[in-house]
Amino acid sequence: MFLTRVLVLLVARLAVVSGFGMVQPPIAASMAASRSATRGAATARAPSAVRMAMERTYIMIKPDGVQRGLVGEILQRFEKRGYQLKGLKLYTASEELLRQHYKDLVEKKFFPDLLSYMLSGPVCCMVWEGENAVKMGRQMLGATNPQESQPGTIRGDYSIVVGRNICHGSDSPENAEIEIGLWFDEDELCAWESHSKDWVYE
Ligand code: RTP
Ligand code: MG
Repeated sequence: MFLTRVLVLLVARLAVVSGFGMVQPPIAASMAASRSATRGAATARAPSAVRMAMERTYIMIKPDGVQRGLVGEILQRFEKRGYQLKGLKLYTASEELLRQHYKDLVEKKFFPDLLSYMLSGPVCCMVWEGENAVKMGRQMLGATNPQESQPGTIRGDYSIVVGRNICHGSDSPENAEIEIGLWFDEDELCAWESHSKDWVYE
């Protein structure tokens, strides 16, 4: 009898130490999910403790970026990071569209220069989707003034002055949706599922 009780206690103790029967913490749960995904099992994705919002952002390569042959480089940075391309086109903007896009800046002293810069050639319009895409997109672009952009950012690597800073990125999820609506018709955007999604997200 005594021996049985000792055995039962020992088994219970072992179960606690090995974590058997305990609720897994989120990291362990998601690692387990990722391991079973590796094995090809159809496992539901574990929720991440730090899951951010899925967002779309409007990224635009300005006329200097197009002229300087930087379209491929910039596309590649977003693709390689794991963001999903939802819309893409080369487009010559009208003054009216630019006045809407930059409506908060029309009173600025530099606006006429900004307008002629943006009208000087085609721009490349893109919609990228992913977690926290707006903030991360702005980080990838770098500070507005390339003199303050960190090396490794697009502006920090490829530009020198604010009036030729190569790219635009939405500054909030709300503005991103407004800008996507301004630059794209609904049927120009593609709904598709990326085969990499389980390799980019936990
Ligand atoms: P963007 O909209 O192009 O992503 O740039 P941003 O949010 O970082 O900066 P924003 O204040 O919205 O300015 C829009 C664009 O205007 C030109 N700019 N020129 N000469 C100047 O002082 C000046 N300040 C801004 C830049 O092309 C800037 O990206
Ligand atoms: Mg802006």
